[in-house]
Amino acid sequence: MTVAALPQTNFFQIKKGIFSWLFTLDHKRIGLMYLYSVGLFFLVAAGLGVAMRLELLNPGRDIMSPQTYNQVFTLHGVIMIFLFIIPSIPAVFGNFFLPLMLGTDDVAFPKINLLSYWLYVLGALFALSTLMYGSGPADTGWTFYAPYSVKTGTNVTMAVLAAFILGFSSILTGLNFIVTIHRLRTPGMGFNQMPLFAWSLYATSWIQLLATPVIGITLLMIVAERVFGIGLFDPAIGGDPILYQHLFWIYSHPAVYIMALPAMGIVSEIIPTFAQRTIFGYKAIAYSSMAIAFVGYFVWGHHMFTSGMSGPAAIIFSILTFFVAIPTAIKVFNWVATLYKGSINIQVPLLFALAFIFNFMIGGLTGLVLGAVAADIHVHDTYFVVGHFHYVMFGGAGFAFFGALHYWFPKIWGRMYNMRMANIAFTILFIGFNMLYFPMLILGLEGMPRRYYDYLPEFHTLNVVSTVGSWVLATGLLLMIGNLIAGYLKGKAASANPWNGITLEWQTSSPPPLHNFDKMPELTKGGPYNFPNAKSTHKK
Ligand code: HEM
Ligand SMILES: [Cu+2]
Repeated sequence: MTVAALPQTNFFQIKKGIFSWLFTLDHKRIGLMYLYSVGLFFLVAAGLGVAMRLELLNPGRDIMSPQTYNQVFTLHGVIMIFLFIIPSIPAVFGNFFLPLMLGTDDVAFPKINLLSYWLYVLGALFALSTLMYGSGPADTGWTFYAPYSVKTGTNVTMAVLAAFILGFSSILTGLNFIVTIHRLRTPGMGFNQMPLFAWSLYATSWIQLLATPVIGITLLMIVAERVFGIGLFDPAIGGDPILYQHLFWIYSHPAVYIMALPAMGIVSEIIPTFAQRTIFGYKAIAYSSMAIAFVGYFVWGHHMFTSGMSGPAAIIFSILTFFVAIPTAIKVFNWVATLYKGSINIQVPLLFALAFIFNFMIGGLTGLVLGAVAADIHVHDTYFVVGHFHYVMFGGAGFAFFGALHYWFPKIWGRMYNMRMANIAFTILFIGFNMLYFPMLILGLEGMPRRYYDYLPEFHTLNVVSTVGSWVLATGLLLMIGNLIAGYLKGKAASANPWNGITLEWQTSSPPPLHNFDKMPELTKGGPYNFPNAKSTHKK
């Protein structure tokens, strides 16, 4: 089938021209604009990452000066966190699929949705403007720790204002999703009939709404300190740098769940579809998202064990941190139980979901090492931390993002990518990823500090492995993206439901019509994942 033979009323074809995109109120088009934007920033920041790995190929200077290295890792971190991973799954797939999965025609506030996209663009322009003038992008690290961030001559003010604006974008998306979930579920869909991806967005949205204002205020305090010198964080004028760390992590730890929870939601969609099986422990998975979101507010101090905090405070933060492992493990248990005795169809979206579980386990377990006070003091600010958070954010959330892209690709574009190539790209990506980051965990344990352009010769071998890993990973990424673009341009037409999925987005045509459903979608009886022809059930 050619494009001309596709239904003429799908959301791509109904209006043409650039302005019909830039000012669209359609949640699907807004989701796609986010996709192209976050995708672009991911590539830019990945390029910076590969450049850093090139610098670290050998001890001593390879390709950049120490100061440039500081600016590059800051820009890499800021882009990856604020412009890629925080918006990624909610703003792209949440926007596109939440209304479809709830059986409704749009989010609650389409105009606010468009506004949050444009705030994202404005924030991105602020961030990029730091490249253009003065002494260039901030060199503080993405954490903007005071008092250095108050003193450095680099463009910290613009960078924190960028993060401030991006925070508004995130808050508005969260607000929109909460109201959409409360008010716009299709008749008959109670909270416990919602797909688990919707549940994960619900938990995430509350974090976006309640935690993001804290970082907003904190970043404005940095600006006030830099511009007016009012003495909030700088001890030289009566401030307290530790106060900054508290305020920063009160947001930034919950922000980790803004990255992780939607990813877990994606995995909870992919696994039942490719096992053709009712999800095991639906409520446990749904409510554990809420539990993670809640407990996540009380653990921020684990980033500050070496800041001189009191013993009792450190112990309490440590114990609370271990609590996060419980709801997380509940999810992993339920995913595995869903696969057990299912009729498993190993396709590339499932491979990404399994890779998520594998990588996220390494990320989570190394997180427990960091959460244990004594161990953390040994590895704080070493490459162990860099390995840990890339396993969580990239190996976890990033892989889930790619999984979602492969899972919903046929629904979004009505075409299919080359499966064989997708498997090859996945394999290279997975190998490259682990080659790049696993050595960092060992290097950290051996004492190699992070955020330096140089290292002692004894660390050479593992750094070479890691840098070669970054080339393997980059190859996998380029193959994956090339394959998806080829699928978009000339892939075979996809049916409405190529994976035999059961949530409501599979009941409409691919691509969906402007208003999502030509006829009311039908809810499955007995819960959202009740596969009628499942080969086996959980009860024996
Ligand atoms: C091509 C893939 C990537 C490569 C090669 C890469 C490499 C690196 C390197 C070498 C560092 C600096 C370590 C140091 O000197 O302390 C770093 C830092 C960082 N990366 Fe990545 N990375 C990649 C992807 C990602 C992704 C996908 C994310 C997030 C989703 C991410 C988030 C971060 C953050 C937050 C930092 C810390 C920046 C800071 O210290 O302020 N990276 N990365
Ligand atoms: Cu944390």
